[in-house]
Amino acid sequence: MNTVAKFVLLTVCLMFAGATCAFAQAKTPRPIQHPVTPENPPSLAQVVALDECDPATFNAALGPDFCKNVTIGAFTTLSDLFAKAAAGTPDPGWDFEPDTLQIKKGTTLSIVDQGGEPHTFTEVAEFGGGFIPGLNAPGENTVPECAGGFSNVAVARTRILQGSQVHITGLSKGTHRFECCIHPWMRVKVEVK
Ligand SMILES: [Cu+2]
Repeated sequence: MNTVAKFVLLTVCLMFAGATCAFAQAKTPRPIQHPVTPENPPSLAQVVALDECDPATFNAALGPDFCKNVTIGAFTTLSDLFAKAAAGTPDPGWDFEPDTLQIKKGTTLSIVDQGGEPHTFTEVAEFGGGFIPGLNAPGENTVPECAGGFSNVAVARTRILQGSQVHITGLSKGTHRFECCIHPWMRVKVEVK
């Protein structure tokens, strides 16, 4: 065999070997572990906090700039909010969306306050009342995780201010319940698989 023939044969062999190798790689199962790198960030699941606070009545009672709502024409006054809660029919405009969420372990929860006033996103063992008795459903008591209100650092650190967001990471597998300690009918159940 001359040199050119040997070279051609070698090239063909290498091409075939490469094709076999690529084919083998394609059939290799995808790894279960999903390493987190800047190119491969953990997946994100978003929860939005909404409300319809009426700036005029809320700010008159609670201070300037407490409620900075952008809602057009659908505001609920502060007294109406309390009246509806006391009647056991809390205002549905105060809401976490979605109400239930299924995520994989390792997913980051991002909670964005798109309402006009502060909320909390507080994990509780069981859903129940918040720390403002007048906003709780009739007969509903404050859950331990909300007790003390914002004077309790554990509650204060779950606060989300209007226009801001918080991230929650490291949720264990199983069911997690979150509620707002101010408006306790704002509830989310998160199933981590
Ligand atoms: Cu709230």
